[in-house]
Amino acid sequence: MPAKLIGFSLALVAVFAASFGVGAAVGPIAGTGDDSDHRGHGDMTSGGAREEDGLPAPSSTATIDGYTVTMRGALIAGEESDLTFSVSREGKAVTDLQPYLGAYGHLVALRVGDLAYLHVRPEGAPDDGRTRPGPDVAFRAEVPAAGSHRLFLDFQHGGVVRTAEFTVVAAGASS
Ligand SMILES: [Cu+2]
Repeated sequence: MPAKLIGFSLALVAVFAASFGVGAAVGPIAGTGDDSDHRGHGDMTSGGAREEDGLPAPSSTATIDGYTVTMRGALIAGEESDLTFSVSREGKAVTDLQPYLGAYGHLVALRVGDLAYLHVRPEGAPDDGRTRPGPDVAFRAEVPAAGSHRLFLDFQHGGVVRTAEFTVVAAGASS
């Protein structure tokens, strides 16, 4: 993962911790230095999760600067979950997202309680000839444990990078 993104992610952790009064240690970030396919540049440690007060209610919709981002899919502990985020602005689908650090979106998940960190790889890349620049940005995520997570999706449009924030509750394994 690029250094800039690591900085961004750590800033998110700091903001998250400050917002919710979380004092637990931050999980390790495993960077491979190879961001070309988004593999292996995030890690999530297991640990005891604690619910925190003041957490925004779970929602599949987030708004930021006039943009609405809607999430489809569900997090299930221990399973790969397809998550798709659809970006619109004033009711119109955004179809000209701009690549940012090699992808149309970057997704960071933090587990509430211990701030275990997961940087999720996107499905497809801007230069692969098949991935469209919105409105949908797709990810495949796997979280190891059930419980509340904060998701941060950053995307670039009109030359500005914005972050949509979600609270998502990961369900226990289905079988
Ligand atoms: Cu990324």
